[in-house]
Amino acid sequence: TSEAACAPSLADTGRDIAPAADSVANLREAILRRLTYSVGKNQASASEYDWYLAVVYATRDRIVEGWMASTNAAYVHGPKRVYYLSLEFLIGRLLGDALNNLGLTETMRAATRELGVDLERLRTLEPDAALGNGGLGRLAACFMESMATLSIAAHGYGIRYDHGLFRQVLKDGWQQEYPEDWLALGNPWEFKRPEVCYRIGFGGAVEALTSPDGATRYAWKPAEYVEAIAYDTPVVGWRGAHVNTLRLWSARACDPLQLDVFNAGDYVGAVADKMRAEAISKVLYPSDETPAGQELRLRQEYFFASASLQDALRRHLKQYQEVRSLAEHVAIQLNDTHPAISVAELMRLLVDVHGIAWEEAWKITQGTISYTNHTLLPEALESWPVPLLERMLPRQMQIIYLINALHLDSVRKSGHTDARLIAAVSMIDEHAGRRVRMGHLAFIGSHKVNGVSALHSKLLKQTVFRDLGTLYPDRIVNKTNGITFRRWLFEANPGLTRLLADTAGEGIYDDPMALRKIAPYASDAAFVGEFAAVKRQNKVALAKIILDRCHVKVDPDVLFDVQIKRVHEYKRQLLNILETVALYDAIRAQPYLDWVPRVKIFAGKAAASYHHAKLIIKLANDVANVINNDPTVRGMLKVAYLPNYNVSLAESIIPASDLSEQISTAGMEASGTGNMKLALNGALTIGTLDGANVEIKQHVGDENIFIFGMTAEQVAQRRGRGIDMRETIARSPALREVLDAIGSGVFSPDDPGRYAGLVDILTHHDHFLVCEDFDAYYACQREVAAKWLDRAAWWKASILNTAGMGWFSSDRTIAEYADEIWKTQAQKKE
Ligand code: GPW
Repeated sequence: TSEAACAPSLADTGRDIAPAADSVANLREAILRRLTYSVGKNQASASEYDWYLAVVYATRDRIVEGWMASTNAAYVHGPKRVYYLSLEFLIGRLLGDALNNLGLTETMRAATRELGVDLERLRTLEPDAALGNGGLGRLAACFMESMATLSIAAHGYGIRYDHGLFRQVLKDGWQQEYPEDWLALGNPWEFKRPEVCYRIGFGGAVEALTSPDGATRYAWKPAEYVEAIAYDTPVVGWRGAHVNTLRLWSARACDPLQLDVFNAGDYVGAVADKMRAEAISKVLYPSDETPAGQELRLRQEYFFASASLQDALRRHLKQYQEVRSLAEHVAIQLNDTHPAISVAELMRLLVDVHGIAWEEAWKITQGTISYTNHTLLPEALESWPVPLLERMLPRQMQIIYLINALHLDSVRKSGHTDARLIAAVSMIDEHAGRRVRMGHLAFIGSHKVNGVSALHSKLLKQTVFRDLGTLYPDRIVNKTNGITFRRWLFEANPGLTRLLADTAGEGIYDDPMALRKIAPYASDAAFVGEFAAVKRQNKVALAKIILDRCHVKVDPDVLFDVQIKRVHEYKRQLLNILETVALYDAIRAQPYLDWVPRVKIFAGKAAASYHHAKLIIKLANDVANVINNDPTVRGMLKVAYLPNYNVSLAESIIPASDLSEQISTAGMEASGTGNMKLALNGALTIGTLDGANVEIKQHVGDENIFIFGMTAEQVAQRRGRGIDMRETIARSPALREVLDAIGSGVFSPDDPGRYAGLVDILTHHDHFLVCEDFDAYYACQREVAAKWLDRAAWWKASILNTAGMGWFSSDRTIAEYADEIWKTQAQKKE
């Protein structure tokens, strides 16, 4: 198998991946060799893309030896392994990451220059790997990079979707979705491992067998099998010290076609089974925080959970020759409930396949698995109908019933007989048809359950897991999210990085807390001047992108006010749009006042089926059209909606931002991570006390963040009084004017009734409390404008944001998971 080559029996190869050893000439020759022997082109006939491939191969070659050494060392030194199971990995481009972490960016730039090609240009030819929707998938990608950086022996497991998140096109301001095709030109980063192949069963029946000793054993006889094939991508940590594997599964039919059916002339029917099997890894579900609910989604979840667990068990057996010690040597982290079926599948593998007794298997399962929750939204909590599970995964459903029965027994034994409590902690929801609550399954099957910010973890204990949390008081812990500074500072903002290193010292490259050292320079005129110059340069670059893609001309000296994230009612892009219209009204009423010029920059996708979110995108674009073309505002206000937000676009927007919009209804955003990226790059936050904003405030200082609006507690109280906003609106003349204008078609003269329904919802059923927070938000935006006018004060706050954000490195987050949940340490030197 693939890993035979990595087994400890083979000598630990010496390697030389030290950047210094790689001269420009070496790299240049390596690129040319790859161009000739791997791409099959000569210099004269090579296209830009051929050069890109040759550069990736030459870079990859410098990762592979370290990769094998890391893989070997994991067998030799036997640190506890981590398996991060995630249905999403929102990776983006890898070339910049790999070069940067290997310390080869400048050498490669020089080598390609000598070959007459521009490295920056080549980097843009790489398609984004968009195997995720948003924050949850991007977090998994940041975690992979941090686990490699901290030398944790980790594998990421997921699905190799043929098609990642859709491409967004704005046609007359309406979102349209087009299929994304990241693999069209191949993927030079991955290694296909056709020999790493597992059979995944579906359907069929369970047979009960009585063994000679009288015990009953169960054997699942699936009606259908699909094969899972591994594709490996190396993930190199900072300074190339350690390399982990991201293993993604692709579905393949066991039989390529039914020859008899084909020979009978039914050419389509002959490949029908193949199509059904391969549909599993065809496309990422574009739903974000709404469970897809489809049968194919459950097939994806089980397919990847089963393949990953079989693979992890095989590796463990190879290393330790028995499965009983699994929990000592393996930690499995479930990224939300999407892989929660793993709890039942691991029990099946231990009990039915490896013959472990139930009680021992349960200890092993709980000791191995832990689960991260990323949302409190009740509508986002996954549950599957019992009849569907019984049909698709009959043995796993039996196991779920047994886990639940034993769980409820133990609850009753400990003295709880209250029917309400029993119903609340049961894995089966009996309310809306019988459904399995996947969050409960994940909770009960785990030794630790974590939220992703301090506030979120606190609310988790009070709401979603109130009863389970009382029964198991030590289970819920907090692990505040983080971001990898390699991508989100060093790569995205090289100008700022250089300035920070020049000022605070090279220590910032390895210790994010060293950013604190720039705080004393927050009022130093020379430093402020350089800090401002970097920001301006980044804004000039973004202004060009806005001109190219939105045909909106923006002055790089105006305030860049950005809201970039998935479009969701709870994230309240609407609140931002309403404030924009109110500001527009105010400017038109007094056009000769000294307004602070600003551009409102939006970017983000809506789930294809989320009609209300798509209407919000249309509204932002309609408002942009009117404002951008109104000569009375004289460019003091502009609006730009950048299409097709993705990781690469984020890397361009974030370093150029002045103001970061983090304005979710308090209590609804589990953490946010864009908030961290923006603050790290010196944007000031305007936000609610929600998710990680609360902790950002603590780290950057109360004076350097703009907080407004209701707290989570006040939100709960306000909703308790009903969500009809007529009185609230009556009290706010500005809000009234805005809603009247939007509702009556001022921004949609071609279809004046377009937003009547939207305004009606805001007026009568404002679940997200846009109206209730409007006045506070508007006033807070005027404070932002006042601060902007005091340039020294603004830059001081901006610098103190960068200085205070070190704690939000995902290295810190991963170190906490390693210490407190996984109980693992850095792997010894390879
Ligand atoms: F609903 N998040 C996300 F919890 O991006 F599963 N997609 C999702 O489907 C879910 C959560 C889910 C986000 C949270 O909204 C965000 O607050 C958080 O920062 C991020 O996950 C990473 O924890």
